[in-house]
Amino acid sequence: MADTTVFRASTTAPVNIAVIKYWGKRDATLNLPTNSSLSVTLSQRSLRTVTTASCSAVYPASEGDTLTLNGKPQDINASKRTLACLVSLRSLRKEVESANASLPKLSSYPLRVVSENNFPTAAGLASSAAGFAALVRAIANLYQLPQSATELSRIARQGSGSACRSLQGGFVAWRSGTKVDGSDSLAEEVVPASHWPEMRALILVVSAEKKDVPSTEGMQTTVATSPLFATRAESIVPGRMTAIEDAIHKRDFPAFADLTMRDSNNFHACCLDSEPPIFYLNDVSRAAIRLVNDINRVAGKIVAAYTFDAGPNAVIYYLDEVSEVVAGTFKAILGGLDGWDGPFGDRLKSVSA
Ligand code: 2P0
Repeated sequence: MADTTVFRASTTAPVNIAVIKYWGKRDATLNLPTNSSLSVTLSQRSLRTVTTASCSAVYPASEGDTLTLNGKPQDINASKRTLACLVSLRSLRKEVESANASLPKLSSYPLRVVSENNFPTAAGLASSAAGFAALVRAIANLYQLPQSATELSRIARQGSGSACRSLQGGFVAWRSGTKVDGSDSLAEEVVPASHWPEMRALILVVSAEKKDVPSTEGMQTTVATSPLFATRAESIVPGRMTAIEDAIHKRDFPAFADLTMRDSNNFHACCLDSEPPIFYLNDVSRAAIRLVNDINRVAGKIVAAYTFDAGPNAVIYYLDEVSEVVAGTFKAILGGLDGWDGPFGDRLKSVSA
């Protein structure tokens, strides 16, 4: 009799917010970056993707693999990146099946993947990072693959570069690697979150709209047209990677914060230096930058750091001991800005990093 079992695995993956930014590809098909990057994985309690992967011999082969994102069916065949992840995961499952002939041949069954984000998709809140990390982790669990998070990061990277950093918690470095096949372009944990449990992130949802210029397109424009970009990738980022890892190991917040803000500024300067120029920050973003500078000036030392990805939303890093000053000031000041509509709680989330 045919096996009617439905095999299923669920997982969640968190968002990560880079402090040394990934921007630029040396290989667009394999998603190989021009420079290394480093991020902080946010707590699973805040922003996350929840994904369930299932497969069964009773799923009609004519339907093929399916993906549903936030309740909407996606055209999986239109996404080369998703297909690349599925091909890699299936081939690892085949290795497991050939080593143990008694295992069910899950690699031959159609897959169903259902994914939900609890935050706006494609609004510069790293939705693709959590999304592809959760997809890879859910299918790896379903297939009972023995690979480590670092080994799986090679697969998640093909879905979305930044996704390779969301398979691990804490402070994660994505080493750009030098090989043309991308085999050494992997994410690895620098330290777990428990190394610096006082780290906090305040997320300022300036806009939940989709971003103007998608990351992949923006990066290609920057690489092709920005003279500043070559200096960033070759001369600026390598030193910053070493310095920020050192700051993290020493739990030196002022050094960590200074590097974080400089790198956000340098990344957005490269965007502005592109032709046509790319604008991700808006007036509210700039108000947030001024506010962080004011908070630090009044404190007499660096107690808060801003960073912005490919969108206007701000992420502010700070330590728990200054929560009242940082989160309190943001609530008091930015809550009163013109155009800042909607309930305040929807716009400002304070989360554990
Ligand atoms: C980062 N960003 O390091 C940087 C900072 C945006 C600005 O990674 O083309 O969605 O899928 O590899 O990963 C956004 O880029 O781009 C990103 P693809 P991805 O987090």
